[in-house]
Amino acid sequence: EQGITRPKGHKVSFHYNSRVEDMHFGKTHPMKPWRLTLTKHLVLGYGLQYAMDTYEAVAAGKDQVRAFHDPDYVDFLAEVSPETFPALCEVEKYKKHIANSPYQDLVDLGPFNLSTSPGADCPVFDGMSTYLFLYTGATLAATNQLVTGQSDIALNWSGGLHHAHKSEASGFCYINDIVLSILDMLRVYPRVLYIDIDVHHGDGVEEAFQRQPRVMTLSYHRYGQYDDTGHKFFPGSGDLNSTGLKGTIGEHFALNVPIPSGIDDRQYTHLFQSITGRALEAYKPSAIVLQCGADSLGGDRLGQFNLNIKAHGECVAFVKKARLPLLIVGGGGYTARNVARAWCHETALASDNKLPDRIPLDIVPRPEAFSRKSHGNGLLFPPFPRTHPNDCKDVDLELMIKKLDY
Ligand code: ZLM
Ligand code: CA
Ligand code: ZN
Repeated sequence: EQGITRPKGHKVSFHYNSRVEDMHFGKTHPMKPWRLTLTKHLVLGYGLQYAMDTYEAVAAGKDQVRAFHDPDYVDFLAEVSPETFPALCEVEKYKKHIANSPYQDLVDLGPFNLSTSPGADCPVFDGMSTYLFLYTGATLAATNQLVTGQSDIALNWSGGLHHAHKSEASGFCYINDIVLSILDMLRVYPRVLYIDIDVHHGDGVEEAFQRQPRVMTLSYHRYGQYDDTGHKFFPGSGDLNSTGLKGTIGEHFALNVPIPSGIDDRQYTHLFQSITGRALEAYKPSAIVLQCGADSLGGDRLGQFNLNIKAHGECVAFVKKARLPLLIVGGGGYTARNVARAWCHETALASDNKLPDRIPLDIVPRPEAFSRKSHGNGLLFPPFPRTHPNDCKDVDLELMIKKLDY
């Protein structure tokens, strides 16, 4: 903790409850609570708690979650567990919510796109309700710190679940904490800019505000065919031409940056700074929400980009320079040791600290997670670049930047 200082001129708050680590999506499901445990170990190991106000999150209330989600869906989420699921499926008011999902032949789905089959994206698992209402509570507490002027930057690494819809779970996301946060912000701020660097399209947030000019959504994501099977990279939406719901006042207030696999630091940084810089200048937001999904890092189990932690962090540093109230949330990230490195590094950036690259292995409870010979034991140790089926070679970045500048 030597050398860790509180930032001059701004206040940072950190919102977390270790009970989110009790959840388990399933043995081989890619979403792991372990990445949050490791992140906490690094943040505390480096002593970053001395640079911020840390708050233990409390669960969100059902009424708070109803500000966006369907009341039946909220009731279901509050009561569901592997034990109660079969009986709940038979309850009349839930039966009308069987989703018309294109995947229902792959896994057998109950209401709200939920399932107890092990292969499901959104399984029903033990401790699920606790987990959902806690990550949401942390995001809402972080938001409250901002709107009341008590923090300038508020962080919740357990939040950022950008795919959840009004009455449907999707892509590992059940409650859309980001939408709930932005709804709270709109009581205070005239315009909110949402930026999403998760490797997946932030479709749930975009959809929620597609008719709304007071929220601009900007997602950078892998887009297109991802292998020879003809499947598209999840969720398949977010091409350059989707810019908000046509014929409504929300048209032109959604921006999408579809990217092929393999994009590197230099290309991504150029895209990110050009487009985000222009969006800030043109939209003049009053506050910003930044979703920092770490599955855009190289070496991610699901992602297909080749970003290093440094470039991922530069996005945070760039957005912070706008000096606007800033909510930072997590999101995806499936190679736990790299997720923890990135989010710890970004916690340091938010609080104006420069961390020594040597991870304090004598202090973190699980040093072996960070001391693999093959991966090095530095904080910013670059993941090895990988090649992917449709790698980003000569995409015309300049053309993309120009097309988005309308
Ligand atoms: N099948 N197990 C990102 C959300 C990505 C849809 C393909 C499931 C997986 C994946 C689940 C244990 C965020 C799709 C998947 C049958 C249709 C996705 C369970 C492996 C496993 O081993 C697995 C048996 C599972 C799911 C891989 N799912 C990889 N990619 C995506 C959702 C969420 O990062 O953006 C924010 C947190 N789903 O591609 C299928 C098409 C359902
Ligand atoms: Ca994204
Ligand atoms: Zn993702």
